Amino acid sequence: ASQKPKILVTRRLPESIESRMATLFETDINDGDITLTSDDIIAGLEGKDVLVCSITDTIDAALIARLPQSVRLIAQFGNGIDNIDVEAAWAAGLTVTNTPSVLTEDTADMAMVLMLALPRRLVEGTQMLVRDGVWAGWSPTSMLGHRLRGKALGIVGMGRIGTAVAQRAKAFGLNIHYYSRNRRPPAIEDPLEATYWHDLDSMIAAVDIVSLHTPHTRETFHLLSAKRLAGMKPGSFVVNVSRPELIDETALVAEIESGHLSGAALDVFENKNGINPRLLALAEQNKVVLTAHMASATLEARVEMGETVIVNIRAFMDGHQPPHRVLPEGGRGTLS
Ligand code: 8YV
Repeated sequence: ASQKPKILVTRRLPESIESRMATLFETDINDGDITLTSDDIIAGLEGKDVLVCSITDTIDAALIARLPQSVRLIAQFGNGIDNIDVEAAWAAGLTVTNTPSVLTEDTADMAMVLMLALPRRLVEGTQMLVRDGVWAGWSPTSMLGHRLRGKALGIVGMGRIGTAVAQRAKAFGLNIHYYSRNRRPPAIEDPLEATYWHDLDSMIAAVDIVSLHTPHTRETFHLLSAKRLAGMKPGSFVVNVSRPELIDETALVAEIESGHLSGAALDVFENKNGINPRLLALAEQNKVVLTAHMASATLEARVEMGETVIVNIRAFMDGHQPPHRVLPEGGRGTLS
């Protein structure tokens, strides 16, 4: 019998990763481009050691309770792990790992793309040329946007990604403000000339752009609540490359419709029953820019995420502590 670890992979991964997995492990990959049901996952895991899953798989307490005894490791292909009930996994004696760091820079790049897209009218400019065909040519007053330089950016969650965004934004001439559970050391703060706020409400009222870089946890659900959105500076806007649950989306839509906020640039939005038509209408009016959960979607990041999954599995199966173990909520920073 083979000594290779037996793994179930719930989604297709880049080819180079799939073939490496096939040589290292006894690999079973869901080759349909659809999410497996809980029953499919349970059935597919019979006799397996490892579940390799992604954000689209709901690994809740009910599923964890039904996992075959052989399964010991849940290896998430992704940084965020809000699709996994980590506490239930731990209680069941399972180890959970993720793939941080390798997607930090690409995600931060996308935050900058989105931050620039609204004030510099990126989507509108493209549409005018290729869709509407109505460009009358250059004029001194055509397509005027607003400069980003000199504006105040408020970063919520100054972890790896938040810090990478701050570094880029600093180079664009933005003034950096941040709210985080822990103040960052001078080695990080000083080069950014960053202002730390102990109080999120006060920061939100003071900045021109709010960008979210915190995981989705019980503590951060609707962090941008209706009250906080109402407390934002008039004319300011929101950038979100994190998770939709961080924002009360209905309230966000209402604040943009009323003209209090100038807009939002969102890589993530509520999508369980389709995208909110009011959000789409605002996108038609160029007050909202939407991208399709692609902030970390570079081939390079996906390959490195796959390599990180492999490293985690091999360490775990060799009896070592995997390098990217995820602790239950109580044991890890949620707004670091
Ligand atoms: C992916 C992400 O799109 O890692 C995350 O938290 O949101 C993205 O990298 C997705 O999670 C892949 O599973």
